[in-house]
Amino acid sequence: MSVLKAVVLGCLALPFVHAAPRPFQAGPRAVVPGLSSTASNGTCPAPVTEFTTAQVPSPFKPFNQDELDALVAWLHAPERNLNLTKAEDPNLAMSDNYIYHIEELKPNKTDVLAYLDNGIPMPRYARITMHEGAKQVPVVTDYFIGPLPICDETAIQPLDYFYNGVNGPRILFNGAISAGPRAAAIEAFITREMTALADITQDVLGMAYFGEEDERSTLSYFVTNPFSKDGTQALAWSSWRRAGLAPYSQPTDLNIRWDIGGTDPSLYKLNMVVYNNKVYHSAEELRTAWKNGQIEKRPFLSADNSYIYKDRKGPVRALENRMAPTTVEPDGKRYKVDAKNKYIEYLGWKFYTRFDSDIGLQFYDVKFKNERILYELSMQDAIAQYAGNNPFQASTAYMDRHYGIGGLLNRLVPGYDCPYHATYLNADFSYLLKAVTTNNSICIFEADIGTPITRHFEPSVPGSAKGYLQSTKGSKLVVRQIATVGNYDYLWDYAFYVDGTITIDAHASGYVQATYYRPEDGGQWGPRLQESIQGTLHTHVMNFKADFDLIDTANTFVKTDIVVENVTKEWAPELGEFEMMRYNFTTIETEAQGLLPGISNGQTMYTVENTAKLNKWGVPRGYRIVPGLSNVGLTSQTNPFFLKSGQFAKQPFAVSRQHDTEPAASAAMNQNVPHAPLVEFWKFFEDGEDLVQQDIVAWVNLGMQHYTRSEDMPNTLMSEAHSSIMFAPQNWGEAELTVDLQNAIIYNGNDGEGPLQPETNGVSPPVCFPLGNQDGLLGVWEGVAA
Ligand SMILES: *[C@@H]1O[C@H](CO)[C@@H](O)[C@H](O)[C@H]1NC(C)=O
Ligand SMILES: *[C@@H]1O[C@H](CO)[C@@H](O)[C@H](O)[C@H]1NC(C)=O
Ligand SMILES: *[C@@H]1O[C@H](CO)[C@@H](O)[C@H](O)[C@H]1NC(C)=O
Ligand SMILES: *[C@@H]1O[C@H](CO)[C@@H](O)[C@H](O)[C@H]1NC(C)=O
Ligand SMILES: *[C@@H]1O[C@H](CO)[C@@H](O)[C@H](O)[C@H]1NC(C)=O
Ligand SMILES: *[C@@H]1O[C@H](CO)[C@@H](O)[C@H](O)[C@H]1NC(C)=O
Ligand SMILES: [Cu+2]
Repeated sequence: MSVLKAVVLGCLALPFVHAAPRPFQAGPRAVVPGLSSTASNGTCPAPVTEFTTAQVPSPFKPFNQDELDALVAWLHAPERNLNLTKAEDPNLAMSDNYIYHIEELKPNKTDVLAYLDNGIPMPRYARITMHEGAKQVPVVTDYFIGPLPICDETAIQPLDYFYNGVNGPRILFNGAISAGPRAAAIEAFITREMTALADITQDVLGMAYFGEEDERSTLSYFVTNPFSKDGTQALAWSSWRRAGLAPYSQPTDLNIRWDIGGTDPSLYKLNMVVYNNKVYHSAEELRTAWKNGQIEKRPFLSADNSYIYKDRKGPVRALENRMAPTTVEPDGKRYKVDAKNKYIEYLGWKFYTRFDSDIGLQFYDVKFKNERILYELSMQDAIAQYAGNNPFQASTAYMDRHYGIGGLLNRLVPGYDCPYHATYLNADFSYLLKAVTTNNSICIFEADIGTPITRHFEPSVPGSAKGYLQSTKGSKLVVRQIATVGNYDYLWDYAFYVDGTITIDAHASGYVQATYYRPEDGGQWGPRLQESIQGTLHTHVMNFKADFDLIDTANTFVKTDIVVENVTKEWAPELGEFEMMRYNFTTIETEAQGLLPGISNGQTMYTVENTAKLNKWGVPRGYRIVPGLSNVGLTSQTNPFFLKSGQFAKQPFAVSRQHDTEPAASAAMNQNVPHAPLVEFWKFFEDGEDLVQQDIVAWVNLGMQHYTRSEDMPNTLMSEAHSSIMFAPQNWGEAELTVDLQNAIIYNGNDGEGPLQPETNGVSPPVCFPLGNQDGLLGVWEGVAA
C-alpha cells in the first residue's frame, strides 16, 4: 500500500481499511487560510452522521406480510364468492382463478396532498392482479380493495379508473405474463418438443435441450415479448442459445414459434421453425427436410466463449495498480436520511421516495427551499425495440415494467457501484404475495458536480491593481438504483443540485441480445462482434412523469421558440433587410396541443411556469425542461409490436392535465397486448382539456439508439450508453440560487496592500485532511497582481 493510499484511507477512518492508519508525512506546503496548522495529522475522526425524521410520516407504505396475508384470507373467504384457488396449491392450473400479485395501490394525488398539506388522514387501498382462468372468457384483471385495514366497508372493485384501454382493467388470458402455472406448462411443453427434436438440433447446432433442470441440456431458450397482439392469440418466439453464462450473447440461428394459446396446455403446438432464414411449419416438415439433407447447415457457435467473461486480461497500464479516485466527505455528510420514511433532506431539498415492484424508485413532494417543485417524478417504463433478419429479434419489443424493474434491483457494490461512504437504503415492496426487502439496493451520496457551479475572474477592478475572483463549489445529491432486467443492467441516477437543478441520468451495461452471425446480412442490423455473433440494432426508451407543482398546482406550459425574421431598422440603413432572431412565445393552451415535437438546434425552450407567481422582476416563476443526451423515441410509429402500448415512447415531449384517472403512461400488462393495452397514452390528450394554470404533468423520454459495436463485449459501456435530462430553475428566483452557499471563495481586489486575502466564509478542509503544495489559496494571485 502506498503512503498516499494509507493517508487517504486513514484520514477518512474507513471501517474496512486493511492496514492500520499511518501518520501522514507532511511535506512543506502553503498556508491555507482557515487551517490552524499546515499539516494533516493523518487521522480524521469518523464524522458524525446526522439523521432526520420527516415532519409528516410517509404517505406511502408497502404492505408487510401480515397485511398481505390478511388480504389473501379476506379474498379467499367464501362470502367473497371469487372461486379462488390458493396460489401455492401444487396443482394450481391455468384454468383456476388465483391471486397473482398484491401491492399498495398508488394513492390518489388528491388524497396525498390533503394529507401532506392539511393533515387529513389518507385512506389506504390495495391493488390486486388476479389471474381468472376459470372464467368463461379467461382474463387477467386488476382490482382495488379498501378501505384498509379490513372493515365492514372494505370492498373489491375492478380498477377501472386507472386504465383507458378497450378492455378496461383486464387483458385476455393469452396476453398474460408467462409465470406460475403458465410458465411451468410452457417449459414442460417445450421440453417435450425439443427432446423429440434433439437428434436434429444436435446435428445442426451441436447442442440439444432436454429441460431446464436436465444436465444433458446444452441449449437454453428465451421466449420473447410481446407474444400476443390483443390477447386473442399467443404465438411466442423462442431464441435458442448456448446454455450457461450470458446465453443472450451466444445465440444460434434457430428460432421456434410456439402456439401457447388458451388455458389448456394439451392444446399447445409447435407453430413454426426458422433456421437459416428457411421456414418450416411443423416438426414433421423440419424432420423431413433434415432426413433428405435439405437443411443447409451453418457453422456451429465458436467453441471459445471466453468473450463473455470480464476477467482481467492484457498488460497493466502504468500507475493503474493504484486505486481510482473517489468522492470523499472530509467533513461528514451534508444530507440527512429518514430511512423509515424513505425521506431525504439535502441543502434545501426535501423529498419522499416511494418504491414498487413495477418501476422501483419514485420521488414525491420534492421541495427546494420550502417550496414545492414536483409532486411526483417517476419512471413509467423502460422499453426496447429490436430489429433483425430473423423473427426473434424482429418481434422483440420489451416493456421492462412487465418484468418488474423494482423487483430486479440488486445489492449495490460499495466503492464500485456507488462511492465509498454512500448511504444505502433497502427497497421494501411487495411482489406476488410476499413482502420483499432487497437490502442495500438504493444508494445515496453527495458528489462534486465536477465543476464550480459559478465562477468569474476579473483581472483588475477600478481603483485597485488587483482583480476580483469568485468560485463556488458545485455539489449534488445523487439517489441511485441499478436494476438487472435479464441481459441488461440499467443504472438510474436522480440528482438534486445546490442551484435548484434536478437531473435524471440513465446508463446501461450488461450483455447485448446478440444475433447469430450471418455475413450476408451485410451488417444492416449490427456489426460482427465475435466469431459467431453479430450485434442487433435496437432502440431504448424510458419514459418519465414529471408532475410539476411549482409552488401550487396551477401551472402553465410555455414553448419559447427562437425564430429568425428579416427586419429593417432605422439605425441600420446600410443593411436594408437583414436576418435577426427573437423569442416567440406559445402558451400550450389545451391538451390538443400537448403532444410536442422534439427540439431542433436548441431553438425551443419548454418551461413550466406559475403565471400567478411572479419573481421580484415581474416574471413568472418557472422551471425549464432541458433536453440532455440522447432523448430519443421509437423510430416507428405503426410497427405492430408497440402499436398502442408504447405511445409514450413515440412522443418527444408531452404535457397533459393531471388526473387520478391517468396515473401512469404504461402498465405492466401492456407488454403482451400492444393492440389492446391497459393504458393508451395518446388517449390522455383526446379530450383536449384546458392546460392554462391547471395541474399539469410533463412526460419526457430518455433513451438511446443502440448502435452495437465490438466494445459491447463482454459488456456495454456506461460511458456511451447514457441518456440524461435536466429540470432547471427559469426565473425561479430574483437571482441564481447559490448565493447563500458558504462553500464559495472570493478574492476581492479592493482589499489594499499585501497579498490578496481570500474569503472562504468559514469553510475549509478540516485539519486532518491532507492537502498538497498546489492547494494553498494564498499567493495564487501574485503573478496577476504585478
Ligand atoms: C371454479 O373454478 C374451478 C377451477 O378452479 C372451475 O372448475 C369451476 O367451474 C369454477 N366454478 C364456478 C362456479 O365458476
Ligand atoms: C381516486 O380518484 C378517482 C377519480 O376521482 C376515483 O374514481 C377513485 O375512486 C379514487 N380512488 C380511491 C382509492 O379513492
Ligand atoms: C437484510 O438485512 C437484514 C437486517 O440487517 C438481515 O436480517 C437480513 O438477513 C438481510 N437479508 C439478506 C437477504 O441479506
Ligand atoms: C431574408 O431575406 C433573404 C433575402 O431575400 C432570404 O434569402 C432569406 O430566406 C430571408 N430569411 C427569412 C428568415 O425569411
Ligand atoms: C409565434 O407564435 C405564435 C403563437 O403561437 C404563432 O401563431 C406564430 O406563428 C409564431 N411565429 C413564428 C414566426 O413562428
Ligand atoms: C487529528 O485531528 C483531528 C481534528 O481534525 C482530531 O480530532 C484527532 O483527534 C487528531 N488525531 C490525532 C491522532 O492527533
Ligand atoms: Cu442496448
